[in-house]
Amino acid sequence: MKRREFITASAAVAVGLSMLSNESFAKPAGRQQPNILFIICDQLAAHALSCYGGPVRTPNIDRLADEGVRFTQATCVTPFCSPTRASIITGRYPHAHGIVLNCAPKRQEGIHPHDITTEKILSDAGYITHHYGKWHLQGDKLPYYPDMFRPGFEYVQKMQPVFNKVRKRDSSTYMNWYKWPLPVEIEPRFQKAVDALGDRWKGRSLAEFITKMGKLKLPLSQCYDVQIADLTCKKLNALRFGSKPFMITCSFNWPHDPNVVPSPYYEMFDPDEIELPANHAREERFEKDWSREIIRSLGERGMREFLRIYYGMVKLIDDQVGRVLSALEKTAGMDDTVVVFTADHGDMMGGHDMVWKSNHSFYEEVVRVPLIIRYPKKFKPQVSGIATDSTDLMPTLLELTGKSIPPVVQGQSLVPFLTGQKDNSQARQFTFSERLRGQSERPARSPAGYERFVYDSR
Ligand SMILES: [Ca+2]
Repeated sequence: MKRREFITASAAVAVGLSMLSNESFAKPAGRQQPNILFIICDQLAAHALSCYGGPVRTPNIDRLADEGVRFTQATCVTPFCSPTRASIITGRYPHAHGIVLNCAPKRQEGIHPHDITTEKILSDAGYITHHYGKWHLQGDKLPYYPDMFRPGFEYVQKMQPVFNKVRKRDSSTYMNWYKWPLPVEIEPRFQKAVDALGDRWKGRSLAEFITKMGKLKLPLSQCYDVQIADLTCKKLNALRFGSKPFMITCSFNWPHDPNVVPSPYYEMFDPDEIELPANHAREERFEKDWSREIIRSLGERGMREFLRIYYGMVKLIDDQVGRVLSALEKTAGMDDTVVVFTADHGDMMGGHDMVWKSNHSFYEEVVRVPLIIRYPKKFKPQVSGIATDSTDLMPTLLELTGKSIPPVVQGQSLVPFLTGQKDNSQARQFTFSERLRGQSERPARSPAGYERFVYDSR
């Protein structure tokens, strides 16, 4: 999908913006310039984490929550990857920034070098900017991301010798997850549930990601998310004596599929002890979605295996967050840095007898996301119930760094609500999610209730 089809409507505003010089966003003299460490996970449901009352004990993420602001009503602008990620860095909704599908060659263009993003503004104003990990917004030649480490490119290249061995040694058993051939050991009881499927899923494109869930037989050091944490720690260390402020994004791929996790995380949760969600309410219109079909076909055994792996992945991420925070403490200093922890969207995690996010619903489980901001110089530790979504992150970070918020930004800065300058009643009362493929839908959600309406965005 060409982005210009969507961007035309806002062309007049965009032209106005492009007339502003870089200096328009330059830092005011003498204003404090905090660093930013932006940690984002893929498909992490808020209700997995212990600080949100979830089943996985996550002491490192909980520490951020205890020392920062934990948002209880943060939502994503759409429950899948690229559009939400674009909203996070542009402060605009998918219908405005034009990335409405997951980016792929010939299907959906991604971020262009001239697009106004948080990092572009900060880089132009003298910040050092880096992005490590999942990106999913194409835009390979962005000057403000000089050393990306993307799952389908740099990681695959680095892992080629290992992956070549896997292809030979485990030729019939590895999980073929996009360009990653992953050696997996499948638990016998789960294998029985898979065998019972027979040929039912044969030839279907995503079937292997489900039928080969299990223990990943790779050392931790070779896992993508561990390498992302390595790179982040290394860069934090390298910048320790620098005079310029930085923004580093540490973007984990898990707990999104591949649904595999290595030892010791695979063994951390006994699948038979896991408490299954109480909500089994199902709607006929979602019965054919993968999210539902996975559990419909593989039953309780499939759900238990999915959840034990999902929880293990969350635990692994929490440990990586701990490593990154420890590196930050030793280098830039925690209190001079705005630390954000969030996710692009959630996961059904068994609710409505579904897993994953690949469905057409806007259920709470996929729309609500964890959001924590730690910056003790400005924000006292607190729990905030303000209505906030993906578009608010850019204006919030720009205000904290003393930059002007471009007029095309649709989100609101959360800063005045967190410092007490404004009361929550002055904030917007609704957040929005939208899907712009097939029948366009745009449900609005308020912390107090929920309403859905359909609109035609084109
Ligand atoms: Ca995602």
